[in-house]
Amino acid sequence: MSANKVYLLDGGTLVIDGYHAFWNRGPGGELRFPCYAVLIDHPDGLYIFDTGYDHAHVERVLPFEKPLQTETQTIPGQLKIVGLKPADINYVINSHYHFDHCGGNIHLTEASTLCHAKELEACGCPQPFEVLGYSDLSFSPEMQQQRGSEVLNALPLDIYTPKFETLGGDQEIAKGLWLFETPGHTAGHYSLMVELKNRRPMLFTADACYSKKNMDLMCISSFHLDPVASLNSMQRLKDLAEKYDAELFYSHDPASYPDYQLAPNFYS
Ligand code: 5PN
Ligand code: ZN
Ligand code: ZN
Repeated sequence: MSANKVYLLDGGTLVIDGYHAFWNRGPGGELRFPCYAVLIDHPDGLYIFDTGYDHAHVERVLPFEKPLQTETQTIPGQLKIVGLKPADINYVINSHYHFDHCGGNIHLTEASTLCHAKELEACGCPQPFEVLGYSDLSFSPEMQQQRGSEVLNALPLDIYTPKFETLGGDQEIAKGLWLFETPGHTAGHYSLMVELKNRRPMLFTADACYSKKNMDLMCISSFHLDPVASLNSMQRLKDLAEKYDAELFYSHDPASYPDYQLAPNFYS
């Protein structure tokens, strides 16, 4: 059985410069974009793909990104509007461990945590230019301890002890739930495709492509481990969308976001 429902959980907005959104192209200037999590109601359990950012973390470590997030836009707040509580979630999948994709993990204390093996390895030993991106290690108290003084936020340890399951290669992790390797933005980046009964598959690019404009221009964002791999992954997403007749959902797209159905509405 494929997934029953997909909810997009709004997580507020951040600001980056246009030259970060469109590498070496711009135009420059403040660009405010949305962040969201994806909740999948599947016969095998409740899955969340990415968990947005933690407001307090961004205020402490990246205040220049001017986070706007209400109580309702937190993971507990969004789960509440669909009649769930954080402890109901069975699996968390992280596309990658940048702060704006894993900040809500800490609420999901009962879930098993899935990611690419290379991603977990990379954020334990980031390149110097990746340290800010990987600044929220609250998803792994163990990793936080290991990184020690490098960590920019010092949350108390032992808040929770997530169970990690690391993956490699393309994987159908449950019927109709596909993870596709899309490296470049980070070492172990995954995009997710969800098959549903009554509509085209949904292909969540995560940060392998911030927006439709990035795709149309074939222009990557400036946060990347490997720009050539990033561009190849963007092409891969295009090819996957065509092969499966999937609809692309971008991670940070102020232009497309108003057309997305947000929780409590859902796709089925
Ligand atoms: C939104 C945002 N801001 C900063 C960084 C970073 O340093 O790596 C990734 C990233 C972001 O997605
Ligand atoms: Zn990212
Ligand atoms: Zn992001």
